[in-house]
Amino acid sequence: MAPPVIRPTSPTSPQPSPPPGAEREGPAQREGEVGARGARAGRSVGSIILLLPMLLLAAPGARAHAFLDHASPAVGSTVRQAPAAISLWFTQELEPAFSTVTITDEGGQRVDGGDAKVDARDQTLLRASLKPLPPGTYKVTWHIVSVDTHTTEGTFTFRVAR
Ligand SMILES: [Cu+2]
Repeated sequence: MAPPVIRPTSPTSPQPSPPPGAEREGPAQREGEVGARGARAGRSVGSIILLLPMLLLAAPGARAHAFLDHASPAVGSTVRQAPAAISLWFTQELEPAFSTVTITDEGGQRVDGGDAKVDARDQTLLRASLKPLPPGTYKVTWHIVSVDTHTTEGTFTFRVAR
């Protein structure tokens, strides 16, 4: 059915010709089909082999770095009562000596108690007390080092309603 695949290279270079019987025999075509399936399977395996190093590279990063999991007050939330403290939970345990959070008001003034601390019992939890907060939007800036020594940082806001 399929014509013999002879790719033209240069007219002068002799093509390595397939064995004479290969194209004529019926069973050989079936073998060809099996061969094609085998080749497809081979390509899939090839893709997986190519993907594997990328997965191996990506996985430790995803696992190892500590990112903000959730916070109280929640990220982007509006609260009716001014919170007395802020709590941030991370996806990994933190290095207490190098992990901190600051909270500022709209004018850029610090409104946290300057006492940011990793919880002694839950080392994924970073807490700081807050001064009495009048209504407004507050910016939380965290900068942490996880136990794998990687640094991550981020900001979010929450609002105290009028
Ligand atoms: Cu990391």
